[in-house]
Amino acid sequence: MAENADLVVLERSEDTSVTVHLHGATVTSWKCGGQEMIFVSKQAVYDNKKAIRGGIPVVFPNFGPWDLGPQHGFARISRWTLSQSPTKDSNGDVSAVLALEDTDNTRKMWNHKFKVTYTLTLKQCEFQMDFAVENTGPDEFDFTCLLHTYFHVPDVTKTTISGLKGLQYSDKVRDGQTFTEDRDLVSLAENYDRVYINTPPDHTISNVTAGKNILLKKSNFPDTVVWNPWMEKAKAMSDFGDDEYPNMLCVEAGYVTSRYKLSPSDKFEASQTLTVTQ
Ligand code: TA6
Repeated sequence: MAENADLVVLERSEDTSVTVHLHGATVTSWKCGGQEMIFVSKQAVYDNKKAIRGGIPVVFPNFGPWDLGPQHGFARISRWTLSQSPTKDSNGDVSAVLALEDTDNTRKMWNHKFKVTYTLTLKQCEFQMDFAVENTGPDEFDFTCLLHTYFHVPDVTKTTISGLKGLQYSDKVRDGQTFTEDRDLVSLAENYDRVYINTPPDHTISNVTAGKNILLKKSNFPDTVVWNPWMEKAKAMSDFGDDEYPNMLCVEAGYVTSRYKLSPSDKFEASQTLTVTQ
């Protein structure tokens, strides 16, 4: 593949790799055992302006609609820097570090100084994302953040998500009303757009690529968003194929139902680890 200045590849072995696009620090591929675990739309736009449709967009400093700037904040449409190139350790695991700091452009929208550090670590069947926000300015600020993970699935109606029973969720498909989940395993066959509140550290997502399961472990991301646009919303997105909704499911670890307050010189740290099981 021709060298591409926009892409950083973490290659652990011939069949285990991660590719991340410097636009938005968007992971666009995670291959485990030669199988692609991440969904990216065939109609995704790579113009270094629009958010990449799929992969793992980084949502910061705001999840959802934002009065001060673009939906889901500016991080996913900003150019990140590679502060540590892919490095292999003695176990053969590969890590890389990307960073985003405030610019004139970000300060025009959100007048705060910050540094986001995003550390990617690829192991045999495990991919860890460590997300940190430092307040490098003189004043306190607050934010919400989320890793907007698009999983590839053979058939979304046969995929389930564990760990949501008994939890409250805000349902954007039903005017943001709050409901309580009563299922041990959540599955869907329609447009879902739910923010589950105070979710447990672990979710198992079943029937992803090649019928595998993925264990999603999270730390300091207390909420979990579940999204599939389904047919009508899929048709309304120009960068998403009309026939692609059956093959993707977003299960998104985030800190979104309250705003995190960060004092000067303090640091927010959160992480998500994805492990392919059976
Ligand atoms: O995470 C779910 C969500 O907030 C949905 O409401 C939907 O808007 C999705 O994100 C995609 O948002 P985008 O701005 O990427 O089109």
